[in-house]
Amino acid sequence: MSAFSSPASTGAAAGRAAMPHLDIDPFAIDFFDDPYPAHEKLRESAAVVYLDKWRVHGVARYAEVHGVLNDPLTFCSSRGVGLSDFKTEKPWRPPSLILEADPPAHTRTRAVLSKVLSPAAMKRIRDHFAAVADAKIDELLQRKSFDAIADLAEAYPLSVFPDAMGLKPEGRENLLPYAGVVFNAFGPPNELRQTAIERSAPHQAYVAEQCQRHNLAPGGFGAAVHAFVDGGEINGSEAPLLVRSLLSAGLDTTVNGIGAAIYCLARFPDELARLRRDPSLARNAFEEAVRFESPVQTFFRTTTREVEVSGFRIGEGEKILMFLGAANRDPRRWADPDRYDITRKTSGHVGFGAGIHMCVGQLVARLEGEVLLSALARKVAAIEITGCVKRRYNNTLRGLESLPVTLTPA
Ligand code: 4IA
Repeated sequence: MSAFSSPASTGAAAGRAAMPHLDIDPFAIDFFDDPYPAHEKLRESAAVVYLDKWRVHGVARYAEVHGVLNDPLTFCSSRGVGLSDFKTEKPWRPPSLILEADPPAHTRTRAVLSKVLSPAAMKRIRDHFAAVADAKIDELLQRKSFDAIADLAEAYPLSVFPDAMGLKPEGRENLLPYAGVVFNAFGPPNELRQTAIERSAPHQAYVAEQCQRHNLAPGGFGAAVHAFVDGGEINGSEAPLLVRSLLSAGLDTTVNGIGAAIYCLARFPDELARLRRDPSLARNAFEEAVRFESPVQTFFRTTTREVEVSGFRIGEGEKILMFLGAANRDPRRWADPDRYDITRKTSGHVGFGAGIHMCVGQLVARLEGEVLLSALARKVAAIEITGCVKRRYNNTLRGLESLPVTLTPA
């Protein structure tokens, strides 16, 4: 059931307010440098705003973001979840069979990936992921000073996820660049998107080849996807594209989620102290970092009909930009939203999305975050930022390029 009604009558008669037009560009470098004042403007202007720069509607309050995510019939994904409308523009790559699909097509592919990344699958990889996390923190304590992005937030997922997928060792240097293209491509045709796509051919070729059944080791997530062809749930041409989804969404997201958590614990030492006193808070400390930084900042939907959202009329075939990061700090929903609080009740945050498309890999992300923060909680007394913090710019992902730190052992 939709929380949003069909418009019964025209504007003034229905008592609808004029939608505010804002000249904010949420895909500009100055926005990425400090999105919070703009997020507040977006939230406080109205429940729905219009962004003239890219000619899209925007929702930045929790209630409307949550509402749009939970009405996939009205706000579809099959016309793309970036700015580009697949009905009128050719997608830069063949559409994802899960992200860029609606029911009933989405239901079948989602069921497959949901089983591949199930609680039972996590049970099989947990001890290994935890042992690698412990060893990584031990190694970094020996080094003392290092870059928490390259040497931890990237290095840890790279040391567990590609193996868990069943990828061969050669060519893995393409994985993060490929994901960078995927997330830049959701944005508008700005320089970030155009440059990324221009340089994407070798990364696309690598990924396409690794998605083939013969390149995926037995026991891994990739082979597990292909095994569903044998049961008839999906066909032989769908399997490689579903493996591609895991390679698109499974690495850069956890890199930025873990990066967010380390950056939080480095900036808020009282929260690191609380985590050290009770390492069982590791899983929630990671979840709160996902709320607080929202590594995936934005996503679009496209309207399938004329619809009224909180008193604002939106026509059919319009793009709606959802500000997940702004919703995750909406004071209407969160007490003290700008505080990183590892004991906060984080449930309901939209950092993993919500509804039928909510992150199918969330258990892998939480596993990586939990075991890494647990190792940190047990082994590290302090994280000091010892150099220039550099931001990484991407149309969709929020995270750092560089975070020089020095660790003190427990
Ligand atoms: C896919 C939203 C993001 C995490 C994502 C990116 C790509 C895909 C899915 C999700 O290629 O299916």
